[in-house]
Amino acid sequence: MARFLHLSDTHLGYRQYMMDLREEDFYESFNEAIDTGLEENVDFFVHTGDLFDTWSPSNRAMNEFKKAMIKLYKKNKVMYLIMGDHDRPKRTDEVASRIFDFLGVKLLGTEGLQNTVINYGGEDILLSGISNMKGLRKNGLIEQYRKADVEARPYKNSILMSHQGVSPYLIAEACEVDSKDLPVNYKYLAFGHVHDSHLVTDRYPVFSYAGSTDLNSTNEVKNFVKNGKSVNLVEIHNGTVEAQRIRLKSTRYQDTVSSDYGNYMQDIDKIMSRERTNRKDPLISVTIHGDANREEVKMKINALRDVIIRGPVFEKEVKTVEARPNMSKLQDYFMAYFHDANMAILAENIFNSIKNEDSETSYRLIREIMKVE
Ligand SMILES: [Mn+2]
Repeated sequence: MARFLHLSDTHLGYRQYMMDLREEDFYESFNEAIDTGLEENVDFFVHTGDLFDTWSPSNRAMNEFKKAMIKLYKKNKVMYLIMGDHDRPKRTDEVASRIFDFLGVKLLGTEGLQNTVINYGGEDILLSGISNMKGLRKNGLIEQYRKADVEARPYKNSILMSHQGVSPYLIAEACEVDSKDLPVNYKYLAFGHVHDSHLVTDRYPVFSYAGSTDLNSTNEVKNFVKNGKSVNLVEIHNGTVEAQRIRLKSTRYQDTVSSDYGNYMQDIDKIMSRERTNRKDPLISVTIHGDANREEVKMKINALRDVIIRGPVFEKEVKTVEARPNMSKLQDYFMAYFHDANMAILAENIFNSIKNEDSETSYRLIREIMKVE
């Protein structure tokens, strides 16, 4: 029998809302995940990508990772890893996590499917890894999955690690594959990319998005409030898999308030009185609809203690912009600003490439418009 911890999307170094304390939060929830695995005395760790928030992480983020990997190294535990979309270097550069190979960090599948047979507790396990495939690489993905499926057939115990958007766990436009395209011969499909956790145990193979260890955006609030953040403890033995979620306690409580002027304080109070898994001040993003005495709202919110309030956003402002005709697309806003279709298209392209951290494309677009080589 072998046991391992599946974690994902730890985004070390992410400094949400430009707050130092949010950067600390990400280190803490990551460390709790690592300590959970050590306390459970798992045989090995599986991380399914977006280890760091960017492919070129800060020294601090790398040092936090190093400290955790030293703990694993001392206990003789290996971490198997694939790259997420945030980890893949945009230029010809080394992958940040590979610097820590001397501590037993094993990066798999950077150029496509990679297989390795590991042995724990007397059981052979086929471990296949394929790092995130997007852009041009995306076209080869289903073919790689088919190849993987053939490889897995003769093995009793097998795990596939992959970092992709799978429909229906994300909206179809954001997915590279449909769940029917996933390999069927593996025993456990360890996935990363979707930050809400999903664990499907009533079908074969067992499928899971371990989910992120902390919230990267308010989109994750709904699932977080219901289920919390978690890692998976997985047991694989003689061709059967048992997986369970272990909830993390250190993740800072986050919630959203979307109320009118008459109710927002009550709604904030309600959230603050809720039971939490740690003593960190909760972080609440506040939106207030309709007419409001803004000065009074800001005063009341500033007077609150033991809570971090983000906002308030006064929804009325946003509505008046949205209500304008033909302002439904980002492009319309650029057009309204530049009054020039070419500039608007360029601005949107640059915006999108920067958003995807693809600065190479941004520079290329700017060079083209400026007509410089
Ligand atoms: Mn991620």
